[in-house]
Amino acid sequence: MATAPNTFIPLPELSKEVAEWVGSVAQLTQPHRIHWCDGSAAEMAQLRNELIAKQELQPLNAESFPDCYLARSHPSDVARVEHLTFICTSKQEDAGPNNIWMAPAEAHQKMDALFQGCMQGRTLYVVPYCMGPIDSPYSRCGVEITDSAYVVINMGIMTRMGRPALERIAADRTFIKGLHSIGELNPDRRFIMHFPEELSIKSFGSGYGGNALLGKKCHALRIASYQARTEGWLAEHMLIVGLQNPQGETHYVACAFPSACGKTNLAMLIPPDSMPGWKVFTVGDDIAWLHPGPDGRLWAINPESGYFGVAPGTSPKTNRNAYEMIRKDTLFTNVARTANNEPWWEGIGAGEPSIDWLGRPYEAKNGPAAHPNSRFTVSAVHNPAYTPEAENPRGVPISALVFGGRRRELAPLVYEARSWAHGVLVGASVASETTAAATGAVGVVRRDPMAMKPFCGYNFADYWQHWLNVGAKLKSPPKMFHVNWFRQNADGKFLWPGFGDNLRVLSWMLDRCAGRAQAQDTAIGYLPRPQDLNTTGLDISAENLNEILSVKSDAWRKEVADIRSYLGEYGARLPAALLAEVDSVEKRLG
Ligand code: GTP
Ligand code: SPV
Ligand code: MN
Repeated sequence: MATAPNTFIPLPELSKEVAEWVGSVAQLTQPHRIHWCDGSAAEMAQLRNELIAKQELQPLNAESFPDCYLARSHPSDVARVEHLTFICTSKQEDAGPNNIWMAPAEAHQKMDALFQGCMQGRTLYVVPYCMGPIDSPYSRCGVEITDSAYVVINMGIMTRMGRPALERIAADRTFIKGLHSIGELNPDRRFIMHFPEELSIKSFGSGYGGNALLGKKCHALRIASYQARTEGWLAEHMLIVGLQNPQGETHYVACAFPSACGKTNLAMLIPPDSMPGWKVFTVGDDIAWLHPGPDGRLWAINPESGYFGVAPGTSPKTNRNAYEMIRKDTLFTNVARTANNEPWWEGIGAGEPSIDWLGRPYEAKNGPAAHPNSRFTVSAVHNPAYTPEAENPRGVPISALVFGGRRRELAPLVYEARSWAHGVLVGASVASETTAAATGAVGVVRRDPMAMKPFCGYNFADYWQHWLNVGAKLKSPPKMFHVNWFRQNADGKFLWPGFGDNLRVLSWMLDRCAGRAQAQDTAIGYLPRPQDLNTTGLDISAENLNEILSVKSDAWRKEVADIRSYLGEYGARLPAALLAEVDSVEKRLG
């Protein structure tokens, strides 16, 4: 007989390290059985069928939404919980004012008490996964242990999950250990703990999104950002999009916007009719791992293989690509249903809700039919704008980095930073209205540097210094910009049409990168004048366009004072170069 390929080696025998860890977790959590996930389609189908039998998953209309399902999370478990998310470094200063800290020993003790016997009568799933293309030197693997089949199905879509990942772990001899249990879904016994120095995560008491799919925010941002600092790269809350102009040149742009502030939408935008010849390719919609390349440029991979996207607001008008992408093979969570058993949410633009996200007959007095943070999970390959570049092991070269926030006032539509260091200040100063992606008040403006406030696994002061260091290594650094699609008038109406029309702003940026476009020099950076933007076919009044392309000195002086006081919270660790940038903006404002 020829030597057996790896498919004949039972999964638990592939990696001694993983098997030992699984053994010790099983001893602690006492599951009824252990299932090693191979990531096959048959395995996914079986898990779905088990959830359907338990009525934890409902098949949707098989004709209009084939292989689509609806899951409902516990009503108290519908978003990330930032107040229950901890960074457990041995020194508190290393976590920084941006994180909630707990001493590692205390955190382990607290979590192990919760995990003690928590899987009795349940299945323990071993979920090996790879963040990034399996054959990329930039990819990193992890293993999530969970007692939630819903989590396994999501991880199967969002990551390269199963045997190939475990084979890579066996070769790498290293992996992130992520231990997860839904526990009793009791908000008083819910904690998301990160141990960056130990490369491990412990998450208890939530089954939702970033709290539970540990490959995503816990690994690919919090742990990875910590690793990236020691290794000279960046793990960022950024989409990656390729833009091909009518001349056939493609440039890639990475954009950091806070949660529910437009990354998925920008990553798959459809050019307006008045911009013929443009093509858009999605590389990623939420996370980018950025590496300085040997050519002095910055290269990006998307560590994920699917989208966990916001449903509300998704319609054929706002995002036709997404609307088409989620008509098959999609898992919906916390959306409403129509009488016809199709998914429904606010802003979908057609149909009517019959059953709300809680499973009750829909009544307007109960509030929105779909939860504002309801989501779809779908494989990236179903995106009409998918590009195989998302599988390129060396990633794609980045021409521009864009920061943005959701601000009804002040921040103009777009401005360009003067230099890398100024761009780091622009990123560090991002402020944005809070959204339903995290529990707590919505619509409150807060500082969300680089859209990483909830996701940076270490002290922001060190993080900004690291950003400055990475820039210093780049011979051809990307240009940096700030955007705001969300300016409103006094009646609360958006001044900028957004969505596909955002390409007008991206195209100005690329022209700036190529040295082809004009700008006005303002105190906060370079802004396009109205005539510098392609406004053919754009539905906006001259007055509104002027409004979103202007810089009001008085308001900005207040803003810069606020930025200075915010940065001051980081004390002596704050890079002097960042303060020097604040000084120079202040001086320009006069
Ligand atoms: P996370 O997955 O939470 O990280 O969010 P995201 O940044 O990918 O946000 P997403 O693209 O899902 O957008 C969130 C909400 O903002 C949706 O309801 C969108 O319809 C809306 N939105 C996105 N882009 C625009 C825009 O250009 N203008 C306006 N007015 N709304 C937008
Ligand atoms: C976000 O909140 O930024 C998300 C959703 O992308 S979650 O996976 O819950 O973090
Ligand atoms: Mn996100």
